[in-house]
Amino acid sequence: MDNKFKLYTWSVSLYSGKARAYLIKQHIDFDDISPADPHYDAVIRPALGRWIIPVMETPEQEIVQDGTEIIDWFENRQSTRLPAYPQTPRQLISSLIMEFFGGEGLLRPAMHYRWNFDDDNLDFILQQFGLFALPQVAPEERGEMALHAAGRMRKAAVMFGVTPETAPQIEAAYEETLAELDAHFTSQPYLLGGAPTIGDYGLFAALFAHLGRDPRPLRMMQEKAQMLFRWTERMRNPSADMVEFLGRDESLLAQDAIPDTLKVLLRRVAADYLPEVEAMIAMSNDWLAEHRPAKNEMVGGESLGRGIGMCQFAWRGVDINAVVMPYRIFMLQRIQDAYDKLGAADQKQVDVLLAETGLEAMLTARCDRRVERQNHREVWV
Ligand SMILES: N[C@@H](CCC(=O)N[C@@H](CS)C(=O)NCC(=O)O)C(=O)O
Repeated sequence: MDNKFKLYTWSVSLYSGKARAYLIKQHIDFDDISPADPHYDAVIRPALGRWIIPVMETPEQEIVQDGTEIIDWFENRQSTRLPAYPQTPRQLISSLIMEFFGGEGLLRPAMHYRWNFDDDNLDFILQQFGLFALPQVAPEERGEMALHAAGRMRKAAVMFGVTPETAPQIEAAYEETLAELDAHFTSQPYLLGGAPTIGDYGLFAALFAHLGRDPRPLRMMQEKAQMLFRWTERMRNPSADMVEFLGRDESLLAQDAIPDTLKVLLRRVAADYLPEVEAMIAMSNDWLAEHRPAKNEMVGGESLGRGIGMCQFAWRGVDINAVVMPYRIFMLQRIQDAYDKLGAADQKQVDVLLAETGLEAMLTARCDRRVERQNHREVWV
């Protein structure tokens, strides 16, 4: 029997990077496999009911879909070398917030810098999409498929609120964020010290496949944020890779410390992502009051759609229209559930941190119904 875990991924896929970095850091024996492998169509896709990556298949043939669920599959078995979830309250909540921001809040710059710089990026992207999707087809015949996929993703970028009107602010915000991330990784190897946690894996989603790998944003990162660039290398290395941090060991900062540079990043989440989170929850609650989905009804139903509509919010002087995806409610709940499980004294510590960083609404913006994952899909419960 093959004892390896199989990870169905592409290097160009944002959420694949999150799961892959985790497996690398935990020293899990795994192989990356293209979803073009016949096994994906024969076994994986029918089990999921749709085409999506990343997907992990365990040596016992259990199928796990979703970057977070892949991580939790190991975490729930307590079989990990470096636990992804910090044990102390402020570090746990901060890390979960950064996970949410990295996978969802940074999607606008990720999509913008991938799809709106054709002179720099397009040849590379089309070649890479074709290569990973159709490795069995001759390179010169892959172009059409790659163009089709590119067309779909360009439309998706607009759904996330990337338009000619919003682009200047997306760029300004990302440049500020790059500088803040760079400052953090100049003083710390990972978000919370000497080991990666869930926030590092979440951030790595947007900051690798798109922003740390496509030609235009990669060059930007190499020119403007070298220590952030180093972190993207570190996150792909099975070693701790902290050569520039002499004497550091693989442990988190003591006493539930939150470095000032991380507080700056939390304020960034408050300024740049919280307005969307609040608009998304308000829209979802209105939608729920109107549509009243049955208990355990699949989000998107048979159409397999991931969004339930659009929300509007003001952001840095522009109006943004963005798709509302209940998956994000699921991710927000993770933060709120972790907070709800804390004792009163620990909650107080977190309250102080969130007040200091302007993030109180991350706990108070609550959806009237929970979103859970069942059979690889989001459902309303
Ligand atoms: N929340 C999911 C999102 C996965 C996801 O959106 N994957 C993209 C590639 S990065 C995909 O498979 N998209 C398929 C499609 O849009 O049809 C996860 O973390 O696994």
